[in-house]
Amino acid sequence: LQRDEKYAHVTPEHVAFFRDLLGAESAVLDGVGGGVAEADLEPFNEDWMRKYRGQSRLVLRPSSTEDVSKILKYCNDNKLAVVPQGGNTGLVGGSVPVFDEIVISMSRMNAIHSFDEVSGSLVVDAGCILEVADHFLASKGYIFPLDLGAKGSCHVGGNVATNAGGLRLLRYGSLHGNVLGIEAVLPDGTIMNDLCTLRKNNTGYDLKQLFIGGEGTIGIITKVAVQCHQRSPAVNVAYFGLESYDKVQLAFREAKKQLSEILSAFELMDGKSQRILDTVKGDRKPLDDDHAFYCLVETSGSNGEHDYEKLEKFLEDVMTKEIIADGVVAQDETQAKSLWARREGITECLGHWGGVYKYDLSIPIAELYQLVEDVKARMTSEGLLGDTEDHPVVDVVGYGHMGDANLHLNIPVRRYDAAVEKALEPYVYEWIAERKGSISAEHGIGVAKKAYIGYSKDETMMRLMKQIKTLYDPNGIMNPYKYI
Ligand code: FAD
Ligand code: 2HG
Ligand code: ZN
Repeated sequence: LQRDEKYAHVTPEHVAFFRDLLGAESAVLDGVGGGVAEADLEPFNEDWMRKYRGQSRLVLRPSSTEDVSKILKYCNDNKLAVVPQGGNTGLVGGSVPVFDEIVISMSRMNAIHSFDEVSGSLVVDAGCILEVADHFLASKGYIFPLDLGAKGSCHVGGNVATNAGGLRLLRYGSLHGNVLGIEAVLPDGTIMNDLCTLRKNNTGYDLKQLFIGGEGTIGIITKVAVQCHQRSPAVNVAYFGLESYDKVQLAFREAKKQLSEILSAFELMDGKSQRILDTVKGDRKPLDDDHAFYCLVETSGSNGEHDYEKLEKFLEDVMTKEIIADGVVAQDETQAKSLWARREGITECLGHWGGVYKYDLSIPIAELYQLVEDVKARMTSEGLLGDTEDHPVVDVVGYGHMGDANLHLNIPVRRYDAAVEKALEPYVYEWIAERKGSISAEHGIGVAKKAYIGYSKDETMMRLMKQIKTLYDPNGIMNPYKYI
């Protein structure tokens, strides 16, 4: 991949314009005129996995929609390429520059604007941190319809731009349904005000949907209106071990049947993911014996006693039927949190050996775990997997949002290795395409999956997407070199 010379290089004159526009010293991190050291720019140039790294010399931190509009208009007029950046927790390399694109960080636009306690509609700036929004809502008795492991750093705007799925999708559905309105700035500086706060609005094309999951390729989201829900006063969490994937499917069926309206999460973790967590974190294991699979079930309802009883009865039933081998129900909030950490902490621990190959896949549920077995067999037969230093692959791990048929296939490695890559790609994508799955369930495409989008979108779909891109961003300044 080469830098596209249609884009201008950032000059001290450009920087002077941005300084004049944004005023505050901290709003412009300038490595062009030598104002800041390279190390200060590094957090904006490098992604969360430390896998993708750009060479931007300029970071802009606007504090209003008007600022964003003036920045983009100037960049568009001067053919300066930009990368919108939220919390920089994305997992496909989409949030960092590839070459010298200007980073537009949304971190200073972090206000909570309004909340309607009757309807539950919340309006926040794009740079509001997800956990901040959720804590605010908790104080009002409400809950944000999205939760994920990176909640302490990711932005609501970044969540919307990636159409993040996360841990509550089973209960509340996707952001395509929960986002009521968006204010965004187009590359030419036009402010698109579609910040509707109502649930119903059938007045032509629903243009805001293009920004949900658009990964910053057609404009910058500046404000978001979200439909939030009543927070359940009674939340219970159970964690259990099972001996086969067939049993995991049976347990999921039973959970839906028996817990019905109070079921709020059903997450899957294989035994390897839990053993990795034990190795890296060394926390006390919730269950004594090792199992091939583990599930985390959460219920959210309005009657604590009744819900707890229902969950216990469910556990008893699936234990009697020998669907699950062992299980535990959290006795208090601290224990519930530590059980959730067995699921949310996996991603972080996987980086322990050096690198990780990540695949975020939608697969018909019956075959979901087969991919992990097949990849493991492939790695073994190619001599790539083993306990010793001369094997690049540490293990092949699977976990994910079982309730949404979303597998996270992870291959932790001691070092990135061309032979491993060759054994994985396109093999994994072909496997997915054969089963009509999706090569990206919730993380997006970014740069990581760019070459493989054809496995999930045909030529007609790609042509239509490109037409939309050209319509919104004719100069191609928004997040170039990524999926479109
Ligand atoms: P960034 O990483 O900064 O950006 C992501 C993309 O959005 C980039 O293409 C960027 O250009 C664009 N973007 C950011 N802000 C804007 C904006 N205001 N306007 C336009 N474009 C913008 N994802 C899930 O779906 N489910 C999970 O359960 C989940 N768990 C995670 C757990 C961990 C520990 C980590 C590290 C990540 C996880 N993710 C998960 C990945 C997920 O995509 C992000 O955490 C989150 O949605 C990205 O938000 P962000 O603010 O960090 O965006
Ligand atoms: C999760 O569900 C995240 O924990 C991250 O989507 C998944 O690291 C991964 O592969
Ligand atoms: Zn996930």
